[in-house]
Amino acid sequence: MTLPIPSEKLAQTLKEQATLHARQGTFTSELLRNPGKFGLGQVPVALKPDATTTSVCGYCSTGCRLKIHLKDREAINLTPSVDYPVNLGMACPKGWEALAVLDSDERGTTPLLNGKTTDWNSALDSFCENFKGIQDKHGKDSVAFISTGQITVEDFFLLGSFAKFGMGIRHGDGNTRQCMATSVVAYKQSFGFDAPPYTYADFEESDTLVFIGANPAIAHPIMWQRVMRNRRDPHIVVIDPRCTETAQVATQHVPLTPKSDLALLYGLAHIIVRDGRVNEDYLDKTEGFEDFARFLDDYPPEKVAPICGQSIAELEALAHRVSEPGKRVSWWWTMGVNQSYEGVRTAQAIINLCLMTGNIGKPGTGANSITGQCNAMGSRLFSNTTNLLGGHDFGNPDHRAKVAGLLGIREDRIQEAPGYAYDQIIEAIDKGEIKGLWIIATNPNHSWIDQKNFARIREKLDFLVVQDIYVTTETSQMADLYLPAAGWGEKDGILINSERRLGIIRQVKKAPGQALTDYRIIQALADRWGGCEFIKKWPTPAEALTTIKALSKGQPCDISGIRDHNHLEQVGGIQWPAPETESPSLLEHPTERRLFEDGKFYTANQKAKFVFDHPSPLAEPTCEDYPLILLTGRGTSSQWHTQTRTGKSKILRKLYPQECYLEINPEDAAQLKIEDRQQVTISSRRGEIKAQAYYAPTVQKGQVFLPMHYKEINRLTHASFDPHSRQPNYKYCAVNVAK
Ligand SMILES: Nc1nc2c(c(=O)[nH]1)N[C@H]1C(S)=C(S)[C@@H](COP(=O)(O)OP(=O)(O)OC[C@H]3O[C@@H](n4cnc5c(=O)[nH]c(N)nc54)[C@H](O)[C@@H]3O)O[C@H]1N2
Ligand SMILES: Nc1nc2c(c(=O)[nH]1)N[C@H]1C(S)=C(S)[C@@H](COP(=O)(O)OP(=O)(O)OC[C@H]3O[C@@H](n4cnc5c(=O)[nH]c(N)nc54)[C@H](O)[C@@H]3O)O[C@H]1N2
Ligand code: SF4
Ligand SMILES: [Mo]
Repeated sequence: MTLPIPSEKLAQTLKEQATLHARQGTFTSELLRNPGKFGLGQVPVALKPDATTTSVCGYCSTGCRLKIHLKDREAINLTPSVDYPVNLGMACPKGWEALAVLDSDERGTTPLLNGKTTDWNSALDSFCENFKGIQDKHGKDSVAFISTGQITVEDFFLLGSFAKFGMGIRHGDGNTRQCMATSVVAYKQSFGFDAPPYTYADFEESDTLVFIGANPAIAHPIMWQRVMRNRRDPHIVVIDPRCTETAQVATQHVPLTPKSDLALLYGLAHIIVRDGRVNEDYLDKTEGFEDFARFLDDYPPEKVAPICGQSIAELEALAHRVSEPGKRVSWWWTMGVNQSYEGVRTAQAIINLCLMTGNIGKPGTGANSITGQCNAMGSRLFSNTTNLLGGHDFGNPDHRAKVAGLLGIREDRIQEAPGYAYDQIIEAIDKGEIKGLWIIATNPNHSWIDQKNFARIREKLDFLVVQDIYVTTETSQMADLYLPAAGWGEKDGILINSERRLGIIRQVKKAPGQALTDYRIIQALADRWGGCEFIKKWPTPAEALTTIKALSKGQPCDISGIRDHNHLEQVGGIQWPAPETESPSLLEHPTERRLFEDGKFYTANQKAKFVFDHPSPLAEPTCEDYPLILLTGRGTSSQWHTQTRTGKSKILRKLYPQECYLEINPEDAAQLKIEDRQQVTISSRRGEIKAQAYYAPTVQKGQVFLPMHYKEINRLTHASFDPHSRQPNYKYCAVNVAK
């Protein structure tokens, strides 16, 4: 197979990279002679032929490190690293199977134009001609992009730079909107920066851990293993409407009424104030407590208890539990909080509890949002979507000047406000304002809320580009132009995990056919687009890292002390902040660090803020026609999201049901005359689906649960959003179930 070299620039890049590797004394000459053999621009990593290397797992945000065993520079197997401060020798089934899913005949091996095989040259032309054509006709803002939390920091940086400053796109967002937007806004408003404060050591150092809207035994199994290593005989509370796998092994389960979290948290705060259990000393480091205390008058336990389905005594005991003087209390939340029409205020109600009890900045404490995808944190800081590169603000002229200077672009190329959020992009397509869409590493035709609407608006797009590793995803199949990407294991770069640790992934396999890394694809597109001279400063991810470091300098997420990829590998990952002024003891050894140990926050006056609002009404309450509450979430630790990856592993496939199933309380089922394992129809105002009923006493009466991994489930969900973060409310809508 010969491969067309799409441009001079890429050939040049290739040569530069080869020289780089040559300098490192590694094999390169064959690549120069025969680039096609390796997939364009995909050089084997600088490795000894039969050694091992390491790579951080590319699924969840835990960020376990895997030791990759090589033969002739290609991965043949992997085992979890024992010497990494994150996973300490453990991995979940997805990690163990990470290599297997790459070998699949569903991988994209050539670009496809209108479903037909084409070469890269034509693909690049098509991208540029179509998107430029749309922009000429309807204005620059008529093309948008939607990305992900699952590509590297360097990929994000290049994508965000090219799309916004090269193509002049204003509206770009990521699937992190479906996932982390609530935490981002909550932290920014309360702490002054999007800064999850913890380190995983805090799992082991708490006396009381509260998991609210989180099911780590399934969704973050290795974090959960860290909890199991806690030697302080901890009290573990799980606040979840379902008696989840996590709740079943916790000390205490609080089966609250869905979406009553905000009332519950205010009720706890009320009791803490009423009973004089506030940590007065810590209030000096905060702002707005008096107003908050007055606001709490409205939330006595008598009022709150019936709202959240708990007794007054239970509320009082829980309030005392989380405010015990001298005890270390940590709060951990995930999607049960974030995916809500009032997620931001709920997250802040957790933050408020930690501030008023002084449970922050000390071992075993914290208001801790667990992230979802392997590089959700990288997307939050370096994707140029909600934040300007490096956690800067689009609205701040100084920030714009700094970023423009470092990128070598004119300042007026940087927009003065962030663009549309995901749902606003969808709405703008519906209204005919956006006509071209570029989707990278996400599968919205399965995962987006109210999926039918997504499929419908597809018809309104003049041109859809999908860049994915598989050609068969629900979204790839809709594309006018499909671009085949290399995946985890086929490229180098940085991922940032939940505790802010930067780790690296390594290329240990060749990508199939003509698939290219996302980095190379973006470079090639920029080159063909024209007017993107500035992109040439970053021929490889290594050069991009230099600029990324410079961008981060002086920011809370400063990583200027990181030398290069090898530094990260040697030290065992590094958590931000890691400024170059940091002491060598912290930069040269594996460390576990938490934020706010000095009681100073990132706000202008360095104080953390109490932010609060009254709860708002449910977006779609149950009614006579749709009497049941539908909850959705993760089903098993062997399934990842829309299953494009985990569905390819023969082993993983044996570990979960193949067809969609509905968890229903046996009493509800009996009333509806539904038998265990019987086929049922679930309907909402948006549509109906079929699933196998599964008797689950773990689900409360009046509620049902569907795992998100089956393609049909978002036909039911209700498109409502948090007003501050615009995160979708995936975890509550009204449905009916029938035989
Ligand atoms: N195996 C596996 N692991 C994953 C993923 C995966 O797809 N598969 N995805 C990753 C990603 S991107 C993410 S974001 C995380 C998600 O991780 P989690 O958030 O832990 O997982 P979910 O199951 O989505 O939701 C957690 C819980 O929220 C509960 N919940 C629903 N409504 C409410 C409510 O009103 N209040 C409260 N308190 N709880 C409620 C649900 O019952 C559910 O048990 O997992 C990550 N890890
Ligand atoms: N009902 C309901 N819906 C939900 C949720 C829920 O709890 N309930 N959770 C939401 C959450 S938290 C999330 S994060 C989303 C996840 O939703 P998605 O992002 O749509 O899910 P994934 O299956 O992870 O899709 C990632 C895509 O990227 C591709 N890919 C993987 N690696 C690479 C790469 O290196 N390069 C490229 N170009 N492509 C790659 C994969 O093949 C896959 O098609 O789902 C959301 N949807
Ligand atoms: S817990 Fe997450 S990071 Fe660790 S092996 Fe499993 S999927 Fe990978
Ligand atoms: Mo997520």
